Amino acid sequence: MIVALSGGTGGSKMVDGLARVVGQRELTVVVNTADDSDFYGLRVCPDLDICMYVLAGVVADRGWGYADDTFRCLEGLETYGQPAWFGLGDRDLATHLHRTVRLAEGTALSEVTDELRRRLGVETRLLPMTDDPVRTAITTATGERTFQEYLVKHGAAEDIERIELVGIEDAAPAPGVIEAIGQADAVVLCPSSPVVSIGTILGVPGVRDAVAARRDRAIAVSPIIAGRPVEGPAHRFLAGAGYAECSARQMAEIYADVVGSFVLDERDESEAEAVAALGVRPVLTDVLMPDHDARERLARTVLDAL
Ligand code: FO1
Repeated sequence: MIVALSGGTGGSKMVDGLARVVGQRELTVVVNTADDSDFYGLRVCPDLDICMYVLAGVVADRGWGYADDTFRCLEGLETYGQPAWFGLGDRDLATHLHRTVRLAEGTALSEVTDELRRRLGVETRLLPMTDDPVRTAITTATGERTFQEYLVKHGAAEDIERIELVGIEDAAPAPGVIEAIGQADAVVLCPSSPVVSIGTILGVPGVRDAVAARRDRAIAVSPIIAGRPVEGPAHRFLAGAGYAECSARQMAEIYADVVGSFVLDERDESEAEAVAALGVRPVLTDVLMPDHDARERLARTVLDAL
């Protein structure tokens, strides 16, 4: 069994590649839930849904939401003066409605997630990092924002002064998370943000130690090439969390206690020596995943490296 730790858009491509190589049943994904938000009383779990839609083969080309979705409900809500900056499509809304109904009935998020993915024909186990509420709060010069407000409403345009993971100290890993990591043949840290995606998963009490105990079977993939994030504002999150550099070497340093190997892009070959100096084995390859073939190729490289 392979276990992947993943955020949303970037991580889900690696998840897709791994599933294609080992088969969906041989993969378990532990997913960040600190980006979750409530809209119109509905619980939206973007990273879980992105991974689920990717594995179900229904994700839109933009990397989130359902392919060929329409936005009639959102248009209607806007007519009534509701905020409509978060693109919830009509088909996507069914996911959030079902989740919200089941949560209100007292069902745990991990259980609802399992129902959703099975109904969509996904054979990979998707585990939320926790069933407890953890939320990323971002402070900029103009105020405090939820993760989705910062990223989507304000377009990640502002520098970050502070990042707080509200509720993380009191969160427990969701059922199966620690066991899956403990029994995995390999633990893959996907190329998601080391601060607000993988960092939050590792921040759930017990998870970092569980991965560290498997360090020789754990490998991370760099989300940074030549000092720039492959996608998203990872540089702002790194700076906001107090890291001086946005580089592959910096990633390896953040993960040095939990992974024995680190995959970085060939364009960052000059950083390989500094990665090795951290006690982490560098693995050089092309980490870009523009299509399914590239995802599969990178997944093979990652698994072969172990
Ligand atoms: N990202 C956007 O940039 N704009 C959106 O309107 C948007 C809507 C959305 C709806 C459902 C969903 O599951 C994800 C959505 N995302 C949207 C992606 C999401 O904001 C982020 O990519 C993740 O939270 C980061 O991993």
